[in-house]
Amino acid sequence: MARGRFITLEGGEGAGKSTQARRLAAAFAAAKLPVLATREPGGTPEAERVRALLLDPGLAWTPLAETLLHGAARAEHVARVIRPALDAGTHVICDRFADSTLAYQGYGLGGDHGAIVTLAGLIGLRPDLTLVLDLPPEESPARLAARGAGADRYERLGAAFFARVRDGFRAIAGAEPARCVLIPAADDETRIEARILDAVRARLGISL
Ligand code: T5A
Repeated sequence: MARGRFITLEGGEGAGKSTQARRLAAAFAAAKLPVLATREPGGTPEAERVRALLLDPGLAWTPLAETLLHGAARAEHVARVIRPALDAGTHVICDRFADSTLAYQGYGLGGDHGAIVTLAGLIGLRPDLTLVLDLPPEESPARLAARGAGADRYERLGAAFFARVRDGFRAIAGAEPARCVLIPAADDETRIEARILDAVRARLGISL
């Protein structure tokens, strides 16, 4: 049985990752391909508990502790959900993964990039394809207002933080062009979906 392919969606707040992850999973299902859609931080009961700690606006973590919490949640998620699904031939679409840690805790919060890369190596799973949705940070507030939930701990961070996060994602995509595709996200949902489907077909050879 062929191993499933691991696809991640990355980008800043309100860039449309969840929306496009749903659309991509629906395209796999319509093509009768086995697919699992999941998200980070989270994806297992234990990792969802860590997610609640990370997003709680009443808590304040040091960058290293925050990085390790994301790593702990990811280690659970990879070992219990993502790797078994890939091994069983199921394609996995994940809303955020290790690039978010480098962009947010590294570029955004100034955490040690080397330590973050080492942690990613310990977890040891690299996406086959990463779709980086690139939204100018000034467009995020309207998107988040449209989504309608209250602001979590990250969404309360300032404009300078989100500018660094965006630069981080662009740097990651630029450094790994074989894995990453940068997709302008200030566009119509359907056009973004078409670009994503093109990237999956072209990069992974999957017929959708
Ligand atoms: N984090 C996460 C880290 O700091 N380090 C890490 O290692 C990891 C894994 C997670 C937070 O954790 C941080 C980053 C995050 O701050 P979250 O709630 O999962 O928290 O946050 P997001 O992943 O950013 O989720 P959002 O819902 O905020 O953004 P999405 O998923 O990018 O956007 P989406 O699809 O929900 O869309 C938002 C709104 O915009 C509309 C949608 O309908 C929705 O209302 N929309 C569009 N509107 C116009 N045009 C389009 N093209 C649109 N696409 C969607």
